[in-house]
Amino acid sequence: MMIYDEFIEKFRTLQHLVILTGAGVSAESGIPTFRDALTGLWAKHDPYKLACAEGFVADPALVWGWYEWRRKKVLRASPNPAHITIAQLAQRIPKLTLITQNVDDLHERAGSQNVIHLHGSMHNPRCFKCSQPYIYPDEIDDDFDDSIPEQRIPPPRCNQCGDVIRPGVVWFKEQLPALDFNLAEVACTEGDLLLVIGTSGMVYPAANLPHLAHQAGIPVVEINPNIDSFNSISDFHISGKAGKILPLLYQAAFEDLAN
Ligand code: BV8
Ligand code: ZN
Repeated sequence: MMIYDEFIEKFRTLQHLVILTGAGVSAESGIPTFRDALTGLWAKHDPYKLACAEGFVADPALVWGWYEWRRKKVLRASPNPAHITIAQLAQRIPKLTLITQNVDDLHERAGSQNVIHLHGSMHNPRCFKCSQPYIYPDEIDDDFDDSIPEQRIPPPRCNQCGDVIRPGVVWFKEQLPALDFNLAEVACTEGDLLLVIGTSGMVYPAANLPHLAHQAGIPVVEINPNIDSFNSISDFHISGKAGKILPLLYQAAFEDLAN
């Protein structure tokens, strides 16, 4: 079991830090998570109706409207101190592999590069049939009311084949992008420490990654206000909000050193 000082010392001398993030890292940007009671997206919607191809085929306007509601919320949101600190860590640690389950672009907007998106991105829609990428028109219709996630918006049409455009995310029962997942697996067997931030660890195969790291003898440290499902394998659990914990961690590891 690792104690805090040991953790800070190890953090300071890392050569390769691997970070796995979930919806919790965007929570302090005002983006609802999936499973937090009441505020979570799934509190209001059945994920298997909205985050799967069958749901989209059954009601394209409802699903597209739901993703548009989420996308507009992200466009109006800003990266929070968790995203910003993760981007800063990449300047301090020789190698940082950032793996996210999130489909927003807040890590990139905070300055992180080469982000591994295991579940795709809501910012890269494509044709449901021919996969032709769809480019959003520039404007953000400012009268978009993001208080009602249920508004139905018929999806745009592909300018190549005329079929409907779908969100560029990985839905349930869809395969994860093989190359990205392989990069994530390799990092979780080669890194010096895996930091798991803001995920309930309920969605597979992403949730296998901390177990892979643990089996490879890599310390697993979790930042989450709740004791979530990696408790049995994490060497250290820091209970709290990522937007608060990460800046403190950065300061303890790199700034206090300078003073
Ligand atoms: C696959 C993209 C092979 C879309 C998502 C039966 C039939 C079919 C499949 C399965 C099955 N049983 C199991 C499966 C596999 C299935 C799965 O895992 N299901 C689960 C629900 C049991 N997985 C799949 O289907 C995957 N594909 O397996 O392909 C296959 C092929 C055919 C048939 C079978 C298998 C595809 C999975 C990807 C699904 N796409 N999203 C979209 O976003 O709409 S999943 C969705 O959940 C998001 O990507 C999200 O990232 C992910 C995980 O959720 P979290 O990020 O962890 O968020 P959550 O709300 O759960 O937790 C938030 C956490 O943050 C909490 O712990 C909270 O305490 C913490 N927190 C809150 N605030 C803060 C905080 N932490 C820090 N700071 C804070 N401030
Ligand atoms: Zn098409």
